[in-house]
Amino acid sequence: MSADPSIRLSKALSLLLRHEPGRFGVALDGAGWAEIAAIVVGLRSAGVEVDEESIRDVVRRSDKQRFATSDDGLRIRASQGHSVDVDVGLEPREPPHVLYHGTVVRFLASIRERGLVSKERQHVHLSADVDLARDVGARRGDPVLLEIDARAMAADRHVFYVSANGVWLTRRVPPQYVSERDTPRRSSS
Ligand code: HQG
Repeated sequence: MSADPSIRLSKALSLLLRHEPGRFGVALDGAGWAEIAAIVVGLRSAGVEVDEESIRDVVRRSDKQRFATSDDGLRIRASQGHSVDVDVGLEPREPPHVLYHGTVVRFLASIRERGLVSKERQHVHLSADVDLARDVGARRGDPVLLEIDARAMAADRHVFYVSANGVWLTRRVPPQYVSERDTPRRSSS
């Protein structure tokens, strides 16, 4: 558990807005929005010290811009990463030719066999940026970088979306589109 209160709050918001709203007694609408006032009540009931301003602050300052605020300023939602069944209303988009996914060695045998699957989330998360993908893998251990032939997938009618914060999403990536790249350390230049 992080000692930084804003990181702790960001993780609590991710849990509430992506995975377990019911645990906090909060309802998401069909597009994933929840009232900030209701979130305050829900988080406080779970022992998280919070007020509306601290939530707005985390939303504003999120490193990956994980959360979005409604036009009326009263509600927030996660822009991607949900396991709950909401539809944030993304339109299909033509992907770049190549996308990347960061993972770890222990998942490779299964990925070679089954390709990338979304597990609990609605989508497989992909990135146009190599370093970002490597960082995602590094959350779980020594990162392994996978290169995805998104152009071939699109030609084969796989549908891609891009979240409001720039994450590329697709339902699954069959193994024939996945190749393993070496994982050189980032150069300092
Ligand atoms: C792996 C963060 C075995 C996959 C990041 C990953 C991201 C398989 C894990 C976002 C597999 C799923 C999502 C297969 C995939 N066999 N393992 N067939 N297919 N996997 O957390 O992409 O900071 O659901 O490689 O920035 O790691 O939370 O997905 O390791 O955008 O905003 O199964 O989470 O965003 O893990 O991360 P996850 P992810 P936030």
